[in-house]
Amino acid sequence: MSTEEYDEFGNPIGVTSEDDSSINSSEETTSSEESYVSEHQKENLEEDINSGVKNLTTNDEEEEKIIIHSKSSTDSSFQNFGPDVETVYATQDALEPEIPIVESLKNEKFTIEEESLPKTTYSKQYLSDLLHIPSKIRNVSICGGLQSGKTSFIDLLVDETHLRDHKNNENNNIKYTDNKVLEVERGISIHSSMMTLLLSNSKGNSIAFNVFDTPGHSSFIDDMNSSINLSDNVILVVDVAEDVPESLSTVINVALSSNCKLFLMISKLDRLFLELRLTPLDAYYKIRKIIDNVNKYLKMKGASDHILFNPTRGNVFFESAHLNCCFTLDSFADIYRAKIHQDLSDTFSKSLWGDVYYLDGHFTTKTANKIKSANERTFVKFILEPIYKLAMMVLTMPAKKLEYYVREKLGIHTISHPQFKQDPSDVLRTLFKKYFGETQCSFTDMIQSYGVSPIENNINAFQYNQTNLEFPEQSLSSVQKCDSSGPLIAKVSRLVNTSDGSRFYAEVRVFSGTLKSKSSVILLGETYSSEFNEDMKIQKIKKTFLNDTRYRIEVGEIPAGAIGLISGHEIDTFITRTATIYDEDAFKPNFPILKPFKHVIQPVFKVAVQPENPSDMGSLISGLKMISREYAGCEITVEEGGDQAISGYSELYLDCLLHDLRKLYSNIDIKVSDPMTRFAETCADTSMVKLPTNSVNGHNSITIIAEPLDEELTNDIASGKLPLDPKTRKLSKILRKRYQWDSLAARSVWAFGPLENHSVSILCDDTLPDEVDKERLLFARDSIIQGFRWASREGPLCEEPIRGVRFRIIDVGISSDYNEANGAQLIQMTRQACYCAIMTATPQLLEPVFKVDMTSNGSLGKSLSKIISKRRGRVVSDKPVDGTQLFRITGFVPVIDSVGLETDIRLLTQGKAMCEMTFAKWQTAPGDPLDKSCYLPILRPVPIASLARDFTLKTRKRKGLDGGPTLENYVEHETWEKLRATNLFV
Ligand SMILES: Nc1nc2c(ncn2[C@@H]2O[C@H](COP(=O)(O)OP(=O)(O)O)[C@@H](O)[C@H]2O)c(=O)[nH]1
Ligand SMILES: [Mg+2]
Repeated sequence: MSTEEYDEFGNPIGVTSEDDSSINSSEETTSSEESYVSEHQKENLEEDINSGVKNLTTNDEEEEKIIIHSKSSTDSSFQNFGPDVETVYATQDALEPEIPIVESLKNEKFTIEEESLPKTTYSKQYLSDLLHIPSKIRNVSICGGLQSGKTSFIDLLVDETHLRDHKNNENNNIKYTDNKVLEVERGISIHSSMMTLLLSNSKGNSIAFNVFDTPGHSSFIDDMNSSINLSDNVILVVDVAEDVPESLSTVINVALSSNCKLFLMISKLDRLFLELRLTPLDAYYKIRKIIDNVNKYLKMKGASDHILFNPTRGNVFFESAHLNCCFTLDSFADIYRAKIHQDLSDTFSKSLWGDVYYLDGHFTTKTANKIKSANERTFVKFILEPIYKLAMMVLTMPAKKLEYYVREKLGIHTISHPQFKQDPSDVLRTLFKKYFGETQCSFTDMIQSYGVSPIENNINAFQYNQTNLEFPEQSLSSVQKCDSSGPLIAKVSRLVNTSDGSRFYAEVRVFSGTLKSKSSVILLGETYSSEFNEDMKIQKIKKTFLNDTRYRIEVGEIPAGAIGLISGHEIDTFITRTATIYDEDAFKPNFPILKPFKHVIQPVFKVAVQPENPSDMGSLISGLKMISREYAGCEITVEEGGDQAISGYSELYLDCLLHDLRKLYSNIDIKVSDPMTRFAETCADTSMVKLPTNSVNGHNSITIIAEPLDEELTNDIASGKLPLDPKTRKLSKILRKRYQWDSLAARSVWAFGPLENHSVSILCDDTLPDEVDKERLLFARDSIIQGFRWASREGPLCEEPIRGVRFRIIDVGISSDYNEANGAQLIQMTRQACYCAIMTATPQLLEPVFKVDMTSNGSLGKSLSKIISKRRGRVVSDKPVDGTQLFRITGFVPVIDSVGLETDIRLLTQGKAMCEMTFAKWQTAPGDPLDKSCYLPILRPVPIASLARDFTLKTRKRKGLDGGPTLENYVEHETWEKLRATNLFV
């Protein structure tokens, strides 16, 4: 070792002062860095810098030390700084000046994770073993409005089952299932999260729960839908102090169609007396009103009577996360049994709700004076009054008296003396917990008794995920029995990020058989069919896990009825949204896929993105691929001008998506356009003229006319209520019976288009056999349908989808020479004919409209109307919420004018109002999109009468389309001249 390489204190001397510029110096030295520097080194810090030695803290959490040496240093320096210190040798000209020699580590974690498996009150091995008994599994989705208390409820369960050191673990009690950094920052759930927990009932028996915490904001409803897809039970959550939110109706829609068992959780019970200060009787009326309102929604959606909520049926439970308690009528009856009367009959709990009174020591439904006896109602007397009494005691009694009362009267001896001296809110929590017992017990009792296990519901959950195609008999019987030794069928409903965002796990429910790690399976993508069998992959499952949001438990296999995560080499690159899994050995090419992803609401909000630096296009595209997996509901398309357009549900949705795109997936500067919306095109009349369209080679011709489709039928097609297979008799029957089509018209349907989720145009063959050669027409059928679908995907106004139009083929001439009547000629010809049809039928532009649902502290009356009407919207109702000082306001506003409305409302109400906007309907944009004479001022707001034209031209410009839309583009010159002479077309 050469002594010249070290200073007199033993510090390595690196470069001479001329070499200083090659060193990345940092201004700050953190305390943790100091621990690596000896006292002597501290004194000589300046010298060290000059000599080329520098410590860099690269990441707050990791505090990794990096020391850069000059070339003259030797490996021996390694010994001085220990094994944790990386030594980098660099010369002055090693890299470009702007590239740091040592790249700082990025904060790449975007989910909060446990560092190691947390200790639980149960054995994880036992939990994994229990999953092999389907009758001991409950798959539950917790759904409801925004901020209704879903995540806080799961926190109660996590708290009871996870042994965590509250002082040392900063992640305690901070909404365990909101683990994304963005969720923590914004305080709302953005993605569904799952917890696999072992919960115990009041008798000490264990049940394995897969509980999904779903997002409440309607923009993230896709995640809720994907969780319900895998569940057997759905819990709807309603905040007791608020009304039933509008968004709950969408949740109810999905939950009802899913064949799941429904429960109602009335949350935040403490708000009744701590905030609203209602009397016990009024509190009862408030609760009853909520149950009635939810039942009203259920009935509106066609639910049968046995599904309706009623606490006596065991499908309603009450909760307060702040009071740390949860109870049902049964669990409350058990408290009475344990504390007062052991011999209470089984029917006691059933008499605790409804018009049942406790008069003269008897339960009765008859009372001479209902008003006078109101306070004798059993729910008020036996449930609400004791709860009020407990709360009032804590809030009003001195600690000493309270302690005496709790010990002597309530017989609770497990609260220590110092605990009575805590803050009243803590005393309330402690006392309620002791009085009501563990949340998991009453919750498990209820779900175990009234909910369904995979043994009972596996086939229903499977059928909800099934398409029209038939499954092999053997597989179906194995699904029915939830048999883990049967042939493997599993569904991937969602992809879940790894904590650094670089890969995804696939979330699966196994319907039959067992999904084993290290086994080889067949993955079928969303477009797989026995005819188009490209979309499949043989994949080795690398690992299988149980998912607990902030940690995963690796298990060897996931048996039938259970839900878990799988990882594999290419699983996340192959799967884009959903997938179907089969055994490799048993797979046959005609096996069908399970239902692919479907939007619950339409993504109508849109932005276009571009990299700031064109050379970053590659990074942007790979970032977009990742984002489309994380945000399954977004649609990414390439616009004519080369921009990448991202469609989503709302401002908030795109804001979260762009945050993740910028910060996590692409790490480049991105230019984002002003928010835009999707439009649709339609017609107001029947085509005024019949214009035959010739193919380019002149050997074929077709005449199509367009007419508006019934609004109800359009909506029903869009919401998937109709079977879209024209070959089945079912469709023509429905068209005749429900929409009064004549039988000829009902049988003439050829196709629906565009084929995407909201396919809402129809192509019908209205030609007569004695006028056209039907044989040639049938020969051309596929090409004509393709031309129609192309046209309906990109309409003539501004290449937006066509909605609510029936295209009728009324004449056709197809050449008998195959070469003259080839696909290219026919497709192009039909597309042009559809455009002619719609351009002669008073074309109109449709714009999307949001429903605004808002709760505020007091009526906002005129001021809100003013804000909304400025944006072409209107308020339709402004009503007080019963039993509260809140007002519920609903209205409509066009999506394009909704940008910034939430901020305006927050400013107006000083942040007190919450507002949610959901896509509601399409409406005609005011004005005529073909009117060349309308006034379009530059850089000033466009008058309302010119909006349709303005939207059309701007959309065309963005897509790189020349000029305005005109019929001239689709007809021959002579025909156009003749039409123009009529003055009907300009
Ligand atoms: N008063 C009261 N507030 C609660 C209770 N549970 C949750 N909250 C509050 O309600 C808000 C929303 O809760 P959260 O669980 O995130 O709702 P989520 O959107 O349904 O998941 C938070 O500010 C909670 O502190 C409760 O039992 N009582
Ligand atoms: Mg939440």
